[in-house]
Amino acid sequence: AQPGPVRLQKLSAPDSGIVELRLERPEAKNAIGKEMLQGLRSAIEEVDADAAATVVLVASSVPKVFCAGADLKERRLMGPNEVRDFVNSLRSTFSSFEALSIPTIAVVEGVAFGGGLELALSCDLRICGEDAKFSLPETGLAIIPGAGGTQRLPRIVGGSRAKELIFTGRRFDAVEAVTMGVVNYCVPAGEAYQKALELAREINQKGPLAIKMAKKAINQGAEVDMSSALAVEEECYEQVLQTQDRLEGLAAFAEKRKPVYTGK
Ligand code: CO8
Repeated sequence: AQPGPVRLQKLSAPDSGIVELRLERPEAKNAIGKEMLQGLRSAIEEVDADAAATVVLVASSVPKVFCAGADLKERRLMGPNEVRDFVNSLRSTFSSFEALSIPTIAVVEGVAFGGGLELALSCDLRICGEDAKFSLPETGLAIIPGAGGTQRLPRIVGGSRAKELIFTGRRFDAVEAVTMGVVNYCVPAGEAYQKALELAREINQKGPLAIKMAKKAINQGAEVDMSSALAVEEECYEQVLQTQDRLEGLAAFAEKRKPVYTGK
């Protein structure tokens, strides 16, 4: 545990490897100001440097809110240069978060607006409680989503839907979010963390390098044309081919037992 608006916690055995990153700024509904941004940056660096980390859960300690977006009060005191620096830094922070080699899961209970939704969109998976509310309201503030929203939302829901949601800034609920594919699962309110943990535990049973290579192949492949993408897959496959874990998987199958993977 560490003081500040972002708390990083490593789960202990049998859930070792699962890391929890919690937003904790109740007085501002987890709005992302300079301090929160710094907290996110250091938490991401810490996870990146932790060779034992296998899955990241991003959740909130504040009831009924995941994150209310950028800190609009702090923003009001900033000049345009400072706003640009802040938004650039937020954008690159979410990009380094997306680039983590291990899976990340957003646990959304309550509100995920603006930068808060953009943070969730930079995760690999999203789980929400049924009273979750989503929106990219930036155009209503006469700006545009600036921390990846204009790029990640259309890649998830398609261009036309993303345009409607961004042009109108309207709120949408958990049912619509699951229908559009913004979230992977919608569960009863208050149970999103449990669902995310179940998924993290399933991921933890798999070959650790295989999970990293699968993420890399999917993410890098999405950036390029099909033949280059298949070359990325080949390169990632090559990495898993060399592992002891691959042989352990085959041995476990032959011996009708659960595999025990070591990440080697
Ligand atoms: N920034 C700063 N403070 C906030 C924010 C925010 N985004 N959201 C809530 N707070 C503060 C409130 O001002 C309030 O403070 P105080 O007690 O001092 O009045 C406190 O948190 C509690 O909030 P509410 O009383 O409003 O609590 P409710 O439960 O009634 O409502 C909501 C919670 C629904 C989250 C509501 O507060 C809300 O709609 N907030 C704003 C959401 C929003 O529009 N977010 C911004 C999205 S845009 C973005 O992230 C991209 C960058 C934007 C740059 C803008 C440049 C001008």
